[in-house]
Amino acid sequence: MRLFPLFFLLAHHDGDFVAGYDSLHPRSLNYTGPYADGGSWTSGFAQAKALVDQMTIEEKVNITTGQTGKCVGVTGEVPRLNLTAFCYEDGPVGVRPARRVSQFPAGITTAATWNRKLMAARATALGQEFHDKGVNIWLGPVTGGPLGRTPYGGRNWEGFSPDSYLNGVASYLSVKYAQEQGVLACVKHYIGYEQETFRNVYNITEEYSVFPALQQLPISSNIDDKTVHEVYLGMATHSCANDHTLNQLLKTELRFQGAVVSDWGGTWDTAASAVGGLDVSMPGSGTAYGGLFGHFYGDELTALIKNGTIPEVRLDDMALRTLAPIFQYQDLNTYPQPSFDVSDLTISTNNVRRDHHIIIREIGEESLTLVKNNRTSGGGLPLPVPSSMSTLAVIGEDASASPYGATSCGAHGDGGTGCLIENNGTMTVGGGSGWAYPPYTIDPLAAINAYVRQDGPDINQHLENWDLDAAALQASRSETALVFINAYAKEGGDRHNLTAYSNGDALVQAVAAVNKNVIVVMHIPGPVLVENWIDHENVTAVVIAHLPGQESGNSLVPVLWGERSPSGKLPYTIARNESDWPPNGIVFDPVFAPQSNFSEKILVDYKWFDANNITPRWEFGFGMSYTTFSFGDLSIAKTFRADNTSIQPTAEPFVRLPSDVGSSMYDVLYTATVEVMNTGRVNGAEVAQLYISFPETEEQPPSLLRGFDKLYLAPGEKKTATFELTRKDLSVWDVYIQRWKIPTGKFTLSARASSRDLRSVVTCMFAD
Ligand SMILES: *[C@@H]1O[C@H](CO)[C@@H](O)[C@H](O)[C@H]1NC(C)=O
Ligand SMILES: *[C@@H]1O[C@H](CO)[C@@H](O)[C@H](O)[C@H]1NC(C)=O
Ligand SMILES: *[C@@H]1O[C@H](CO)[C@@H](O)[C@H](O)[C@H]1NC(C)=O
Ligand SMILES: *[C@@H]1O[C@H](CO)[C@@H](O)[C@H](O)[C@H]1NC(C)=O
Ligand SMILES: *[C@@H]1O[C@H](CO)[C@@H](O)[C@H](O)[C@H]1NC(C)=O
Ligand SMILES: *[C@@H]1O[C@H](CO)[C@@H](O)[C@H](O)[C@H]1NC(C)=O
Ligand SMILES: *[C@@H]1O[C@H](CO)[C@@H](O)[C@H](O)[C@H]1NC(C)=O
Ligand SMILES: *[C@@H]1O[C@H](CO)[C@@H](O)[C@H](O)[C@H]1NC(C)=O
Ligand SMILES: *[C@@H]1O[C@H](CO)[C@@H](O)[C@H](O)[C@H]1NC(C)=O
Ligand SMILES: *[C@@H]1O[C@H](CO)[C@@H](O)[C@H](O)[C@H]1NC(C)=O
Ligand SMILES: *[C@@H]1O[C@H](CO)[C@@H](O)[C@H](O)[C@H]1NC(C)=O
Ligand SMILES: CC(=O)N[C@H]1CO[C@H](CO)[C@@H](O)[C@@H]1O
Repeated sequence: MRLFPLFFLLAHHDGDFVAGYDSLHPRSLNYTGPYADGGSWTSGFAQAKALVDQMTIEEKVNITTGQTGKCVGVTGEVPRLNLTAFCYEDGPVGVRPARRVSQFPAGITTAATWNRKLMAARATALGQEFHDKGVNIWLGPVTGGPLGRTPYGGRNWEGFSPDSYLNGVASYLSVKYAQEQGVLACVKHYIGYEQETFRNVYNITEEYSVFPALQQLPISSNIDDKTVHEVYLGMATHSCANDHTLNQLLKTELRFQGAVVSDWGGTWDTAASAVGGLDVSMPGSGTAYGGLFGHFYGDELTALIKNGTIPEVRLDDMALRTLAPIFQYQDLNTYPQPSFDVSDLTISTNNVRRDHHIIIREIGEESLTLVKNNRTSGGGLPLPVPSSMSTLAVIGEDASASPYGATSCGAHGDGGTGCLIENNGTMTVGGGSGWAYPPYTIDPLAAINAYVRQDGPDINQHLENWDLDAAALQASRSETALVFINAYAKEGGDRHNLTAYSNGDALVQAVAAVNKNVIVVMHIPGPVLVENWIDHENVTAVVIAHLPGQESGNSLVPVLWGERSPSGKLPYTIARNESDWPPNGIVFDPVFAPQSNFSEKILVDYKWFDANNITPRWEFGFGMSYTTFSFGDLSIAKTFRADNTSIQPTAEPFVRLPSDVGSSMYDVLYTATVEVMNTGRVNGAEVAQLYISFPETEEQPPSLLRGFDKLYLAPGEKKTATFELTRKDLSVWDVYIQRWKIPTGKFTLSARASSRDLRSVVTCMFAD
């Protein structure tokens, strides 16, 4: 897990620890946190210091306070010192709301590739688009707030995976590669932001509200210390005035040198936030968003500094944390100014898409996760060459593009009542601030039509989900039927159930009643229950296509017809019943101070299923190929390599063993390897996964992911999967001594093809 190269961090206002609302009514205005020293950003910090030294209080306050402008968030400028405003812009799948940009695959889709190169390439492309649009701070990636502790979370799809390791790798690569393009990443949301319901307090009424605005506290996430360290910290919400999470965990333990930015609506109190560790308040001033989010920082912060309530050194710290990373990564003389205006989509703006459609298509393809394939009666996937097929049914509204244009449903893609784009076409990403306008959408039907046009099958389409007789009629006249179903999720509300949307289950069943070769494709934001039809004899194959972005159909076709083998693996668990997931997922209690106890503790996702012996429908890490793979023996060797990948060193305390060398939690201590061979007849890729089981004395799940390596293999070819294990990978958080430690005793390491498909095992001791 390598978690902290981030420069900016978005804090949401619900992450309280072991309850308690000190954030609303601070007990003390004494600042207990550290002051930034820039860490490894020496030049950026020096430049920032030189400028901040010349600034007046008003000027320093200006750059820590949001104002109205062309971007989703804009800080004030300092004309006297030639400092222009900084542009903060959504979101995780593209520049939003702006046009002439790409719509990238969702985080969850990217994680399903288990391909580090694609994770990095997506971040590079996103970084280029944000840079070229003149955005200084990218409000992305979503790195663990939410992490996805409950499958109902409305925003889980924006992030990568509920597994901290897979999430950590994807988050690290996303921040690193986006920042190489100059734009600063603002990872979000810090910390414990795992439900949408009751997320806001400040003057906002949402679909779930039970009290008028300003009359209910937002949800409190109550998480124990071990779980915070081992699962959530480093992922990084409303904790905008939380001394423990911001000043202690983030700024002291992780030595975070960047600025903590409030989520829009996350600030409730200027003084409490200033001492609590918040560096930039968004949207800041009262004029932005019509005052909906209140008026924080700005003049009030100036007054608090002037009358001595908040020490000026803390204001300096806010300004330094804002400016140091900007100077380190951006040359403000050449950095582009915003070329768009969020308040007017029709203005002329530059096209920044380059050839990013290539990487978008590739991620879509490599994320395709084949979870059922029954070839017994000659059906299933891949489909026969088009020339040998006579008829193919393409069924479901999710197979084709929305009849309405991309802008018809507003800047969040959800358009409110009466305009649900998700009910009107193929699902490419979810809604909310994590959405982005697609420049075009290659829907599945368009790509299929193009593929078969020369000598392929006649296409019998039915593109809505409610007239089941009409759908069945098309299916009954076809050799094979592709049924496209989906589910929707968005910011501002959680999922109410895990069933397919828009009559999806009934559609599959109606088609399967009349066609012997039904292949189901699902565009989904997370788990969907499939028990109503998964064992149906006529459902021969199921492909999870996640949320693929603008190139949806182009990603799918090569895999449907076997030009490429599917190689995605599930980045989360799909259960057979809602009750199989941990209880207390989303708290809906209509009370003044709703509490969410994270009572499953570290047993998130597959760890819960493993620990409680619950058989899922499809486990974390599962996905099939058109070929087969065998694994050799797993071996492990001591191989010290000092950490050379961290962008900023952390100060995480750990127990040093007598023979221990190195000084970072991220030093590589061991390397495990396993040979993987393609034993089938076609090219394919296997994601070899390394799981670790801690000594039995530790309170840990049966096994945890600690490495993965995706290998591309021709038939008969062998390659070695390599897994580097850092000190952190082998450590647990000891709550008594408040340190990480490598436990004594016997560890079991295993190479697996999924979290439950064990292929090769070794045991070893790490601590002396
Ligand atoms: C702030 O700290 C000072 C000295 O450390 C102490 O005397 C004072 O009581 C503290 N103020 C509050 C409000 O806790
Ligand atoms: C603060 O920013 C605003 C708008 O960006 C600007 O008009 C104003 O002059 C700035 N104030 C100071 C003190 O620089
Ligand atoms: C601001 O820019 C102007 C024009 O480029 C220049 O003359 C002036 O020296 C600059 N001021 C500072 C403080 O950099
Ligand atoms: C709440 O928001 C409305 C605008 O939607 C604004 O008129 C009102 O003043 C706000 N109330 C508070 C207490 O901020
Ligand atoms: C300082 O200013 C703030 C903001 O105007 C005000 O609420 C507070 O009462 C003042 N405190 C003192 C000690 O004057
Ligand atoms: C595959 O389909 C055949 C019928 O074609 C059925 O008998 C068999 O049980 C199925 N196998 C699985 C694993 O679903
Ligand atoms: C599931 O939730 C969606 C969205 O709230 C709703 O439209 C649908 O009717 C629900 N389905 C079931 C089976 O309750
Ligand atoms: C499977 O499809 C065949 C052919 O249309 C149909 O006769 C049969 O009843 C279907 N099976 C089920 C269980 O619906
Ligand atoms: C799901 O679990 C609930 C509660 O245990 C049970 O009542 C229900 O029958 C289960 N549903 C299925 C499809 O197994
Ligand atoms: C959450 O935990 C607290 C402290 O253990 C307990 O008092 C409370 O009842 C729990 N709330 C829920 C909803 O489980
Ligand atoms: C870290 O060191 C290893 C071994 O010396 C080297 O192969 C690798 O490229 C280095 N990585 C970086 C990011 O410098
Ligand atoms: C053509 C079509 O399917 N239109 C639907 C778009 O979504 C709205 C809201 O769900 C439906 O009412 C329309 O029927």
